[in-house]
Amino acid sequence: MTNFQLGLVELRRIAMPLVSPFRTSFGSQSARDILLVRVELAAEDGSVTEGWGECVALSEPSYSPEYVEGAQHVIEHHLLPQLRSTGRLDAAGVGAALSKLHGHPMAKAAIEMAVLDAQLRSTETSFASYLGATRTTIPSGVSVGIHDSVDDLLNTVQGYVDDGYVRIKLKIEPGSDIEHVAAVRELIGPDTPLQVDANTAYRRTDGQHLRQLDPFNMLLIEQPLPEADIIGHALLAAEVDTPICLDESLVSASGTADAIELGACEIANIKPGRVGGYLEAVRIHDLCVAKNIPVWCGGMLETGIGRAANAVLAALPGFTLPGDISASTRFYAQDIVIDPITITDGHVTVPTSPGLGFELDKTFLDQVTTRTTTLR
Ligand code: OSB
Ligand code: MG
Repeated sequence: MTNFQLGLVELRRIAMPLVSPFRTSFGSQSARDILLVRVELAAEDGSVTEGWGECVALSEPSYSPEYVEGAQHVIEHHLLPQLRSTGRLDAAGVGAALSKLHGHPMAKAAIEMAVLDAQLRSTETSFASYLGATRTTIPSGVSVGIHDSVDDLLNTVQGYVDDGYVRIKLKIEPGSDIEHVAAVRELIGPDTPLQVDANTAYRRTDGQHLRQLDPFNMLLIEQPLPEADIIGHALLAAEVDTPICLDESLVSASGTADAIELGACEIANIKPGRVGGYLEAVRIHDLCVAKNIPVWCGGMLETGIGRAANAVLAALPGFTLPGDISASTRFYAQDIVIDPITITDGHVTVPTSPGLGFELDKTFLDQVTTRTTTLR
């Protein structure tokens, strides 16, 4: 279906305050500076449909090498010119068209996402039917930032339990780990699904330290070691009973296959932005299903655009663990969509409208827009 012509592209930056600061081992965020990509696609009959993508790059290269200003630059000066030079296209062709340019998966993903949204809207197809989603609701997990005080942490966690979240993920770092997990496990009881995310804060020599998490019946330890240390994760997986899950380390399907082969990845966190887009995310899902590796969908503090698309992805059958797909209100007082993600009985309804599954609140979007760049 390579029958669309890419027309105007708009790069929008929006400023979105967070309802409370979100602290991880790599830093604290109190607002997001987000890059949105709007594309206009012309079908063969000449009709033009717009589509939107959300770039998950943060303001600084602290989670991954990409950052929002760099993503905007590479899209404007390298990725879009390359894509335009390839002629007619569809979403499935975007990745291949951009593959000769190295890296920048989050920037590439945002473009593919916008093209996909436009293509689906143009053909009145839902993302759920395009992907073959098998569920109508998905369980919702919440990611809880690092708190200085254990009492404050317990208050926050209790609030999320009251909201109905079915799985708690605690951000950890050396000094805010074993004691925090023990207190939360005590609070939520032995059976509520609980996991931790270190965002690369530990080293290979921390195996004996992390073994202290084993008694707490944790689902997984996410990304304990630096992203390039695949062998270290394999060594840790042999030393610690709690399953090791990779996030930052997984940037492609082939790299994920290698990590699994080496015993470094017992569970996979799939984030479409980190791996270059939703279509590569599906390839990783398929690979993990074939290898019997449980997967779940991660989050990057997305607005209603990315949150809707993530909810659809997480409705594929291999997503057997709850993802970081919380209600929009977990992070934002007001969303840029008119149909923000909510949770009911701990679950999110998988969107089924044409396109990725959201409708923009254009008035609010304009209010939070800080910069618009139009590229022809
Ligand atoms: O490591 O999963 C992560 C947010 C920003 C960057 C990295 C991560 C996170 C989260 C939040 O944990 C997930 C969410 O969007 O709910
Ligand atoms: Mg993570």
